[in-house]
Amino acid sequence: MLKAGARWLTCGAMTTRPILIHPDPRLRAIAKPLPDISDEIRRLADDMLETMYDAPGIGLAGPQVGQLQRIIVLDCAKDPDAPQPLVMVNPQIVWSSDDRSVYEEGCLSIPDQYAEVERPASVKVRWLDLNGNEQDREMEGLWATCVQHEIDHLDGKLFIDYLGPMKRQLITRKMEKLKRERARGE
Ligand code: K1U
Ligand code: ZN
Repeated sequence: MLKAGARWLTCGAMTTRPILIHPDPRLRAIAKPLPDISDEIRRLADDMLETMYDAPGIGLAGPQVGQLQRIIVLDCAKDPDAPQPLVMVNPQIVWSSDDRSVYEEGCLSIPDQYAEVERPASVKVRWLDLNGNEQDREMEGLWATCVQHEIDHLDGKLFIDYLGPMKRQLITRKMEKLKRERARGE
């Protein structure tokens, strides 16, 4: 991916990929670490960014597009004129703050459902970029919330797992109904 002014250009054709909807066993699997960065992974990253911006969303994890690999994308800038896309391969939280923050989270795999989730307010994340270089960054605010949400996806965890069993079951039933309706083309 290349930056030209405020726009991001890609070298190949980017395509959106279908986003899996909960409940789906692939959203509950532990994603595998990537041993190296290949052109195929760069293409997947481009497609994931395209899928995230198109949804629209501020993050996306490999398992949400059926790829059980440890790759996430995020852009919490929420500014189409100044995008700040981040691609993280094999991301790891290497430090979390003791202070916590509450954010009303959503999930592209659980459409139109939102709930407050409490997480560490700041985290330090280590990952590989698409050139295979190790990166470290301390994140706070929405970036910290989003990166934790996306890394949870790599471990088969969804934001509804932080809720009580009644709320979680209610949301799961709504998603089962949504999937039945979509399958019927409604
Ligand atoms: O991982 C995902 O399912 C994406 C999810 C990320 C996320 C949102 C909120 C808190 C933590 C993590 C989303 O992007 S849901 C959609 C969303 O938040 C949004 C959509 C359009 C504009 C701004 C935000
Ligand atoms: Zn999600």
